[in-house]
Amino acid sequence: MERVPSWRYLPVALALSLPVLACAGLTWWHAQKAQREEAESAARIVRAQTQHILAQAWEVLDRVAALTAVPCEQALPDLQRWGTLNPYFRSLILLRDDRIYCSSAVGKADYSVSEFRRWSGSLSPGGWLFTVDGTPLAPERPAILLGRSGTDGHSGVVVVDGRYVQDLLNAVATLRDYRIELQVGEGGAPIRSDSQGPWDAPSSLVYSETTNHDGRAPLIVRVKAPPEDLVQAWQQLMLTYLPAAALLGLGLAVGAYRLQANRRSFKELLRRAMRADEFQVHYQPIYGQATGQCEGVEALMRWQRPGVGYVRPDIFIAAAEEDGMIIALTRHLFALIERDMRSWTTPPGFHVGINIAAEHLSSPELVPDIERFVQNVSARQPVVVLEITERSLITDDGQARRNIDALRAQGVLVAIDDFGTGHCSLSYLQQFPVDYLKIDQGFVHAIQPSGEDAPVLDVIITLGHRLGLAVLAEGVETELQFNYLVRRGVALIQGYLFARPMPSEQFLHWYAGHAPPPGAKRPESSNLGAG
Ligand code: G
Ligand code: G
Ligand code: MN
Repeated sequence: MERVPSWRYLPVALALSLPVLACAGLTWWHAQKAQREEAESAARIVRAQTQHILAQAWEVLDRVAALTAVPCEQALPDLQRWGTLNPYFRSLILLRDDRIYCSSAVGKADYSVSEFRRWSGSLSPGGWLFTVDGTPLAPERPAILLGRSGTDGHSGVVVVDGRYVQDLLNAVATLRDYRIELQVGEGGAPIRSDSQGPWDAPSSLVYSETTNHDGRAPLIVRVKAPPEDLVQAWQQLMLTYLPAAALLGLGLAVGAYRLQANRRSFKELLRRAMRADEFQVHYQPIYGQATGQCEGVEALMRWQRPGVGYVRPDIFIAAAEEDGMIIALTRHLFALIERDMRSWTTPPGFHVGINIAAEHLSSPELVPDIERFVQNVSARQPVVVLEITERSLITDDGQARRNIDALRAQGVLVAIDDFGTGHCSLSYLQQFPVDYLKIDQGFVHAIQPSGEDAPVLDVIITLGHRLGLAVLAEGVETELQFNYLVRRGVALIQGYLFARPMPSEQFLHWYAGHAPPPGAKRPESSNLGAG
């Protein structure tokens, strides 16, 4: 049995957990976004309403500042009217330097601005704005103070009652258990919603914005929320989406497991088939134009599954390549050929072509594998031909090239199989030392009975010759094709016309009839047919 590596369940575990993790991440992100957006709209309400109140205050302030030109008695009726008519104003006052001399609330007065807590010393004469915790009239209630210079050393001040702003903050805060802070002007104390619980209870800043009110003073709104709010919102979302994500994960995991199990079972199937000797090698003779004889064979794997039938080689070869079994299968092929060749009578130098997959070609195991094979069939001294595809040259990272060099140095030949169908650029051909081109049967089948030229075929043949390579044509089925190729100097011919692939015993029989006794004449092309 196969030892089970611990990482084998990794894809299954990943398939199971990825959707759940993705769901957790996405819902967390979504909860944060929703929380920020809600806080933003709360802040927008606060900002809009505050600006609305301040706009009225600025407007009245202009008129109040103008009243600094007249004595308090004369200014008072206007101050009182404006102060009473506007619900947001606590009082309208006039001051000289830092002493208040007139107030809509108490009439003529004389007290210092220092009674306003947090009164700042340096105020810009053009207009100023700040928040205070309380005023002399209402020391416990915050207020917003707006001021402007009037005539010589006098200024007008509008005291906006913080109560309205605070009520607004409180109302908005109930939306989500928020704590909201509003700060207008520089340096003043912020006005805060008086939420249940102290302000220093753990709460995290969710949203904060600073806008420039009328270009005169910054207006800062901060929205805080208890940290568990986000967690709760996230849990809500998770409750909604987690079942679907878990289901998806489960589906993916089952899929991944099945895929793995299939692969494992295919590998196991191949191993069992090798052990049960279900594979066979068929040998397709290759006709040599120079000698007029069979000069070699291509070994082709066949799989006859008991009770199932014949499995097409292109299918099981491709599956074996995909599942990392091709090297094992090719080694099995070597063993089968070694067994078959023990009863052969082929002369030294007889070519034995073997298809080598890309993975094997670029594996460091290729050289020892081939050396062992050559050793094991040394009684017949064949020339081993590795048939490789163009793809295996393209994907080479250097190892294939080293393998080819090492094996060619030992007399092994290399053929490019199915030449013309891959995507091999001509530069590869120059770069890689090979011995043969095997022209794909598609080009051979392009030979028309009408006698027209097959231009692509002609170019490939010429190319092979110019590169000094032997050229072999595959899939030759008719005399017409045969003659066309011979006329163009194609040295080696493989195809049903000469012989079909056949099992070893049948090949031996066939070969006995086709290998002419020493010194015999070269047969005419019409004697080619296998029967
Ligand atoms: O004649 P046949 O149908 O067997 O060939 C189908 C395909 O399978 C051909 O492309 C041939 O190169 C490939 N093939 C046949 N036997 C082997 C083998 O032993 N190894 C590899 N890699 N390919 C093979
Ligand atoms: O390894 P390669 O791709 O060259 O495999 C050769 C394939 O061509 C094998 O599947 C073999 O059975 C097949 N074949 C060999 N001779 C002929 C032929 O004359 N005609 C056709 N159609 N197929 C052939
Ligand atoms: Mn081949």
